[in-house]
Amino acid sequence: MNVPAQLNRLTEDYQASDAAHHIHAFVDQKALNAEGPRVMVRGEGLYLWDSEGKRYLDGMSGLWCTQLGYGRRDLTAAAAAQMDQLAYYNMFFHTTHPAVIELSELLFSLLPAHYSHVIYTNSGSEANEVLIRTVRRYWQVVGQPQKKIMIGRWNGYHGSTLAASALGGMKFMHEMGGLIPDVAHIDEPYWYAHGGELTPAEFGRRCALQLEEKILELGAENVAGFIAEPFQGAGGMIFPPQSYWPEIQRICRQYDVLVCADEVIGGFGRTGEWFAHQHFGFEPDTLSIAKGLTSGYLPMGGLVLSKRMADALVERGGVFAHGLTYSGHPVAAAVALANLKALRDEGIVRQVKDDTGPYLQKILQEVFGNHPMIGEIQGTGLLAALQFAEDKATRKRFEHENDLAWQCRTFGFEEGVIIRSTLGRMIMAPALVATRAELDELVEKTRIAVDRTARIAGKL
Ligand code: PXG
Repeated sequence: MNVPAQLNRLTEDYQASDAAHHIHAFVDQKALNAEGPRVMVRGEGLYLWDSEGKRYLDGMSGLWCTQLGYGRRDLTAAAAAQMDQLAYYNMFFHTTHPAVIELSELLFSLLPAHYSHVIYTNSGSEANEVLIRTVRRYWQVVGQPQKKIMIGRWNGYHGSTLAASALGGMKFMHEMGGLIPDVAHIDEPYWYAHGGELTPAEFGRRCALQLEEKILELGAENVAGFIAEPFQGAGGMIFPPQSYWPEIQRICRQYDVLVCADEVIGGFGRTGEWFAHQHFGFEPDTLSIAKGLTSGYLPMGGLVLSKRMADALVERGGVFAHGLTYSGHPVAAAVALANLKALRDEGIVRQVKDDTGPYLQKILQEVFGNHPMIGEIQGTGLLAALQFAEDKATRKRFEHENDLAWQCRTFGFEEGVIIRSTLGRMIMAPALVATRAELDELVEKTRIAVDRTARIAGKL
């Protein structure tokens, strides 16, 4: 069988061809070509191997997505069986198929009862593209067509396509031509960086009240929805203060603005709850999902709708003018079904909540609680961020925190662990099947990388 990773070509050979053909994500391509990317060839459990035979503990579950880890034969078997049975069909032409139906039955058995419908996509970005049109359509159907504006947050991330990047608040993405009309932004609830003299609770309320101010500025009659990640992922794994979400929920209800939770990272057990909004205790109208839905084995995302929205769209909406060739793709659906069954039947989400999640948080506190480089540890479940601080007492951050974090990530690779850096934060989000021993290894290798960084920064 011609499996590309088993061809054993030389690393330099792969790198030269890669440089000749690819524009990679979020890097200076010329610099990457000079350095040469690592070539990953195999994965098993939490571990990856590159073309030089070096092994890495993947502390980021790929890109926050491989909930079950690599090499799960039940998922590959589900894909193969579905390919043999019905490799492709669609949900156009008045048709449907068993794989997508069984997936949805299981998905809604895991979700709170007030959600009823889903529109499948291939990715999280697409889920948020669909979100904008669906939310606007909903307001048209219920007689308020002028409600069109979506409010997002600075430093939020909702994907890389045009509308998704506009909803997000990464200015450098907007500058690359990523803006659309009828989108506004409010500040992020990042207390460590922006809280000043306020307590976290005061700051959380202050950030939420910005939403009210923005709604009043734009006119509540024009605002369709507020989109946010329950906790920011790509922006730095930032938890809002506890006062934030209840206040946001109150404001959205008061002004009849839909709460759109982007669960692309938070969904499917990451926090120890099935969905992150359950951890933070609020009730969104829509959920954008992707990543952990299939454990990343195949691309699949979706937009989950509350029963209230779905009832309006189905009963009064007429033709819903939207459709993707691969919505509800049978093979992706079969893999998602096997993945959700495993997460449920092997008690993996429960294990994150009751055992491995608290264990990771405990050992992080033990190792980094008094570390001279670390000002704050945030996290829950199998999710954590370490905030670099130059002066812990005043929450002063390093001037070149981004460079330090990048360096720390490189040290991690050298030590055989993959952790993510964003501004001055080091992030980990290992596969949900991680054992205590694997979490020990993750934290120990991260400690070595952080210590090496602290030496450069003059903190050790
Ligand atoms: N919403 C959220 C909250 C995300 O984190 C998307 C939407 C877009 O999903 P797709 O499937 O279109 O990529 C994301 C994606 C990182 C990183 O390094 C995060 C994402 C993607 C790539 C890298 O943190 N999140």
